[in-house]
Amino acid sequence: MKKEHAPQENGISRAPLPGSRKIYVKGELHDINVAMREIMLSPTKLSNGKIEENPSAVIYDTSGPYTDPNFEIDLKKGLPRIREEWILKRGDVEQLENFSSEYFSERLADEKLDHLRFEHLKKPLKAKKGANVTQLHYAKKGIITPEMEYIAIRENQRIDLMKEQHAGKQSYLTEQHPGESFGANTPKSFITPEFVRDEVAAGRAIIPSNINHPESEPMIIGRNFLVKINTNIGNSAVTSSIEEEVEKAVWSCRWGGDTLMDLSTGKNIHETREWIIRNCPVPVGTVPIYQALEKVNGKAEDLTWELFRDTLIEQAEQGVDYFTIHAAALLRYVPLTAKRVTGIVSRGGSIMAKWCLAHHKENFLYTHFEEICEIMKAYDVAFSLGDGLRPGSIADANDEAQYAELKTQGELNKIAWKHDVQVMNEGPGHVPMHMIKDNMEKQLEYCNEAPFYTLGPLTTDIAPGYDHITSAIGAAMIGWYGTAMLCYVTPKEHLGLPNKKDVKDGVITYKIAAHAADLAKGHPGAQYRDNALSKARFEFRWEDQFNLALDPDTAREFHDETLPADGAKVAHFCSMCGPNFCSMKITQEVRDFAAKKELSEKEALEKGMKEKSEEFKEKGKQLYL
Ligand code: IRN
Ligand code: FE2
Repeated sequence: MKKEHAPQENGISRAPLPGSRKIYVKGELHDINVAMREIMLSPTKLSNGKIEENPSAVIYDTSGPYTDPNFEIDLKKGLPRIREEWILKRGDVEQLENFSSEYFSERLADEKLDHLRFEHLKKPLKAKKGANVTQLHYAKKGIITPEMEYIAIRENQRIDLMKEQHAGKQSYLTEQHPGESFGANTPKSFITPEFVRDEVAAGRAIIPSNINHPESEPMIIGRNFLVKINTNIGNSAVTSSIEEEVEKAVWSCRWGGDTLMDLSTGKNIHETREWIIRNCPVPVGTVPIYQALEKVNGKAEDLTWELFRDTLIEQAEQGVDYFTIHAAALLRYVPLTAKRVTGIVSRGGSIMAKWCLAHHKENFLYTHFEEICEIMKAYDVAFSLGDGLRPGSIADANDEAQYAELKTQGELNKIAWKHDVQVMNEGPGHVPMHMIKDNMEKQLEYCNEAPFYTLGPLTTDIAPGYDHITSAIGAAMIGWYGTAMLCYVTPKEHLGLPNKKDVKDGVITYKIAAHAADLAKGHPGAQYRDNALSKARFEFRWEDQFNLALDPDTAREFHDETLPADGAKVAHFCSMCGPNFCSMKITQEVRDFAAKKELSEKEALEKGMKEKSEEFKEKGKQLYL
């Protein structure tokens, strides 16, 4: 009786998630349609025989048009360009005659690559001379962009609307725990477009939104918003087809990936990225130094600023929304890693360290930082300042090299802000629990509250094969303390390339960490999904419980393993305690008993439990005979 999960079309996972449908919420300031997911719930049957409706849950949805059956997919056409009109309307961009990169022009002329060519290649947009097209620039000028309103609606998960509709009714939309955020001012009520603008203007949040990636649905990274997760994909060999690459992206968005980094290396890096960007509904990030290294056949010492600059422009014209740039890994910090157990574990960090040592010169990403800013602001590419010297083992956590680099990141933030370029900071790595808080505190101090984006951190080194878990522990903690985005880690970390199952396991694990942090911080839209699921669980609405889950398919599958019959989906017990030992069933009976006998619940509990205990003793005797 296994159900087919995530049906595919042309190799791409589609179909709505179980029990869900795509809805589009209209904006008030702008003509926008904000994609959200509505989970329909069944009614509650009260003990007096009456039926009580349960409002459907409207939740944040990263899956893009793929879960909308009304939308036809055509990978060669790409997704609808929802932001194109907003961008053009601002009147500050122009369409280029051609792509700037010589490298790309050469590839365009290469007939052998024809089968990889994207059909609807559009000429890139660029800011008009002297114009700055970043969301930070608009925010500072007091402009609320459609992107900002989109984000405000999305972040609230429409709890504002639902509360209005269900005012006065007992439902799961009851108040939530206040939460405790560290050094942040998580709004206690709804998120407004003005609040979004203000946070971006202050540099506390970024909206990665390259003008050449209009397919992307606007999202925000900042500690006063929902904690986000990033997923990494990338082919190191050229074994996979383009469909396979796109499917990886679609798959990670389906389960909740908020941004996606394409860390591909190898031959057809440009073409693969084109396909991913055109078909990706979330912001795409890259580490441009990886492609630059390919262009010099893997010889770090042959890298030059000019070659790197051209790679940046090539990727900016394609639509990459944020760049990891290891500009803070300075020459003088490299010796600080000499005595480490695991040295330099960052790929980008080690490439730059090698270049610095080979030439005995300062990191060219640092010395050319202002020029990089000029490029970034012409397309609104955001910085993700790399942590090239992050600790790669528990022994190396919070050492001098790591914090020296973090301080330099803080310096560079200020330069980026001077240019109105959006910036966030990358963080560790491997850090034991008691040393995690210090990372967040130092980042806030050194980096002037720019969003923090960390890789875990892994809280122990002894569990290869389970590093999604060792790192989710650290991620939940640092998310609670104020980290805005968590870079996922899959079970294959340190061991191999993740397959589809690993990607899903990584995403779900990180959704747990991010949501646990949202609850602790008291994000106004966080707790009601927990309340809805708990109510469904308590009322034995099994289907609702599955559908509200982060991973409905696995929840259903586990339940089916022991109770596959359809009848079990309405049964008032599960196989964990069996029909007679279910605490929730007993509590309900106690409530009914109280209602009948007009006793208070507390008295009933005592009385009912006594009766039940006698009953159980009897049953228990039979069981263990
Ligand atoms: C996130 C925080 N610190 C590092 N990351 C991610 O790690 C980064 O965004 C990129 O996706 C990945 C690899 O980076 P390195 O190894 O080149 O630094
Ligand atoms: Fe590691």
